Amino acid sequence: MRLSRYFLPTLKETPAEAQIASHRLMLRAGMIRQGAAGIYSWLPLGHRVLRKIENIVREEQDRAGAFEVLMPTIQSSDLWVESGRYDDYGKEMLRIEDRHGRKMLYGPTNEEMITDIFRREVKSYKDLPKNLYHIQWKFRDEIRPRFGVMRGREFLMKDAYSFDLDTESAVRSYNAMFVAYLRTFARLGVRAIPMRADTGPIGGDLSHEFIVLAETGESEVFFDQGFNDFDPMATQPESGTDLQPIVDQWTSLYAATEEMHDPSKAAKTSDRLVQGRGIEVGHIFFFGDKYSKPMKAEVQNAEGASVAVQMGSYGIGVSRLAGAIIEASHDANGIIWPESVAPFKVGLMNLTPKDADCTKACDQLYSDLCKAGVEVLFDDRAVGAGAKFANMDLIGLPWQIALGSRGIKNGIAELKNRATGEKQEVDLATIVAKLAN
Ligand code: 5CA
Repeated sequence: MRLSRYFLPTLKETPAEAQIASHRLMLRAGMIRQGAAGIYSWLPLGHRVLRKIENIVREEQDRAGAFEVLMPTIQSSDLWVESGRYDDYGKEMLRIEDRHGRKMLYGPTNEEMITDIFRREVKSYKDLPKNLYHIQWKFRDEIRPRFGVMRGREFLMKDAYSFDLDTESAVRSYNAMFVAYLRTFARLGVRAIPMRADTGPIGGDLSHEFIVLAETGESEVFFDQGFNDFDPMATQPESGTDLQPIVDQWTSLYAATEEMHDPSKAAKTSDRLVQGRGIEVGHIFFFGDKYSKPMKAEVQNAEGASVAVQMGSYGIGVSRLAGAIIEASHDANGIIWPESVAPFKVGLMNLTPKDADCTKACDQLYSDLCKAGVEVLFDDRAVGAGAKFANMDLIGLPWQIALGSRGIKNGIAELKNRATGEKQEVDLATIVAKLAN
């Protein structure tokens, strides 16, 4: 992409309304713009990041055996009356009336709707287990929307719903999601710690939150230092493997975490205690028949008896993750994208656009990188080198190539790693091969 043609409205000044780094940087890097409180448009750079996050989430859900669907954002209130949650949900639910006076709502979550879909189609235990997920916009009329996309009112969520015949099988489904989450967050370049959690309005008795560590996180957390030694990407079980040992391995540490919520207990184990702040990027629940019972989502078991199915739901804050990743990965100059979610892998800068030779060499390099399948943002604008360097640091692409008149004469470019700041001179003849793969 040529920056001269792109839509990248960056800001030099820090916007007054932004209190935390990710919000500030997302506005400054031209990723998002606010429409109304807690409601954002995603501009091209932000949209690319959002889609990359979404795709990694999707790949790991598919890998775990869940099937993608897409349910609407607007729901009828009827199902919520049936489950008993219509009144309970309170002011966080945006209630709408259509032209016929029917009560509708902008979905804050989809347990009711998926339970309705399931009960109409599935009648036998032979069709279980099933896990259906979608990636869709949700609306919650948060009392205090803040921190940009981190606590929005409209936000993008991945929500999955599992259906099983009995508790034992439901726990297997829960474990499959637990492991999928470890892999997902690792691929996104963040360390997310699973913590035993309250179930809140979703209900149920088994639940974990996944917390990304960041100084600006909304919650204070205490965790076992053992978490720092685990590699979630080592978790690549063959299909059919028993996942319980993997989950146990993590939850044995997590048990210590829960205890440490109580600082007096935490003090006793202080040699293993790490204190931090965190952002909740995922939340998984097992809630049995909380919805299947009132909504009569039943299947016939092997003995021919009708039984309510055992359900779980599994959320990931896809749009929140864009902010959370930045909170966990930035410096004074801007964002530092992990390669897996970077909007472009490489930023190419023409430092001397007035020099025809340099411009020719940059155009050639840009074209070669594109041909090699490298995602590159080419700053071909007629602005000073200083502004280009500052802009590249702000938007945080993993690699920066700077090419100017002096380098051209010697056939070399300067390659900078955004994360380490390390610079090296690279032969123009080998730079494409170095960045492709
Ligand atoms: N139905 C269940 C799981 S499918 C559910 O709704 N869970 S949740 O309420 O915990 O939300 C799932 C995830 O969405 C959270 O972990 C969080 O990452 C994200 N999320 C929740 N509220 C917001 C919000 N106001 N802004 C941005 N992300 C949010």
